[in-house]
Amino acid sequence: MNNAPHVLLVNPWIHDFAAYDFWARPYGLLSLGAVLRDHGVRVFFVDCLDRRHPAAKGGDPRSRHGRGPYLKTPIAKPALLAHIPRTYSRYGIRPEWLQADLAALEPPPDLILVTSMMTYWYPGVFETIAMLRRCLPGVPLVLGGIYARLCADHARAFSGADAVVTDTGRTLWTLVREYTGWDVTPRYAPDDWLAAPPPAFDLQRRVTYIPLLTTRGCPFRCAYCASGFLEPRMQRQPYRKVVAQIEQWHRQYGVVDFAFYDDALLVDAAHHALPLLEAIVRSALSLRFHTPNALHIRAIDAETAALMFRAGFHSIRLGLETTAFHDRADLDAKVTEQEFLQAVAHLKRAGFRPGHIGAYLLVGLPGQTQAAVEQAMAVVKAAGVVPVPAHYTPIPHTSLWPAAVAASPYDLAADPLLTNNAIAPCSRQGFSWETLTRLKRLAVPCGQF
Ligand code: B12
Repeated sequence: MNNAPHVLLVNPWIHDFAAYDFWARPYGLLSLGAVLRDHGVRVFFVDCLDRRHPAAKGGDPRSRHGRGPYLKTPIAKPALLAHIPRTYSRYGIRPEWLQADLAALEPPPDLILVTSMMTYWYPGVFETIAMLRRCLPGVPLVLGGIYARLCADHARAFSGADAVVTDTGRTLWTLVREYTGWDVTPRYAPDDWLAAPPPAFDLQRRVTYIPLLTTRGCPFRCAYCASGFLEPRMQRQPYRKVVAQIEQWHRQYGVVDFAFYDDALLVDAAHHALPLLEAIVRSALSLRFHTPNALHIRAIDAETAALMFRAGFHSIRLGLETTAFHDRADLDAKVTEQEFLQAVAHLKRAGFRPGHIGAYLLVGLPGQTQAAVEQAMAVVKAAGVVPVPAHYTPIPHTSLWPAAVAASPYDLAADPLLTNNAIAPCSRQGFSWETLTRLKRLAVPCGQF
């Protein structure tokens, strides 16, 4: 074991017109970190999105229950986005801080694993990789994560990584063997999520909130969502294990804010969410739970809503997506108007205040009119809930992708940059300040609740 390699995990910068930390942590990368560490590998973590970097001074005064703004530095726009009249920025720590952090790594790593998230954030990934190459020349570097999986050919052609991995970590030990020569007899498969330890969030400088993933996959196949491609099968963590993890993060690190990353937390609630919530209530801990990835509306009945309230759910987001209830069959199969209103009524009766409930509304779908969006916002507001616009990003490998490509004035397939939702990629008029301002006025910005 003592010749075990040193592996560096890197959460890269984001380049975008806007980005905000809505409880966003590199869950997958830190899961692989936990597996490596569990087998004796020494693991370092460098987080380009660290909001509490010591060089930043002054801490993180704008933190709101864990979420908050990243440090941002305006940078030149990529040529393809030059016509968008908005400031483009690098979100995350200053390059010189990253340089200093990499120089301080002792001993230097034998292998670097870089993760990736949004497809159109790839310039931030590439800039991070270029910096890693300069500071740690000769160290093999592997890229994985969501962009790598959704745009594998693009990543292979342009990222500068030695290898681009498109699986969920299954080939981790092969990579370690190939690049470091170190062999191990694994006790479980690296992507055996049920056997592996929880993600190594303790590698962060400070643990201020914890993302929870209690189920993987989603039984629905919504046309705009890549979940079915990324996680084709449904799996669940035993609820007792989830509660034990929550208790441990709370006791050891004082964490009170937990954000659910599940795509389908409430599906088949009787066998998962309800016992989980009951166990959280029994633990009698004073915690706050957030659902930034949205909940399925149909699953919220009186019992579930009451348990959510008693367990400490704090900011609720509902996956409404559209109120064109009659012609949504080709989009998703999630909800009717009646079900939406009923779910909201259950939540309010359980004790949630309207300002704590938000409904995501997809904006910028192919063929969607401005009037449909405004009508959706009106329905949501009339129900006493905060409309939260979720600007549509076309995603390869989803069933809506061909329609998005056809509707867009851009050549979406040519470059993932063009799928950035900030440029309204499927609107014939393209980006418009006027539209954006009108929508902002109609909705309460996400940051306010
Ligand atoms: C949780 C989540 C979020 C969280 C943040 C998560 C984060 N880590 O930052 C929140 C709720 C904040 C969020 C927000 C958004 N999200 Co989101 N999100 C997800 C979700 C549901 C899960 C991601 C996740 O953590 N998975 C769990 C871990 C285990 O998986 P993983 O990170 O992929 O890692 C595994 C592998 O990839 C691999 N791996 C990872 N890194 C590496 C590295 C190496 C070297 C190797 C070998 C392997 C490897 O191994 C890991 C273990 O299995 C996905 C859908 C999905 N099912 O994946 C959408 C998804 C990524 N989000 C999406 C979208 C659109 C958004 C929003 C833009 C929504 C909106 N319109 O507002 C926002 C924008 C975020 C922002 N900050 O501005 C899209 C991506 C679109 C795109 N173009 O890329 C997805 C795919 C959902 C969809 N609609 O299809 N999101």
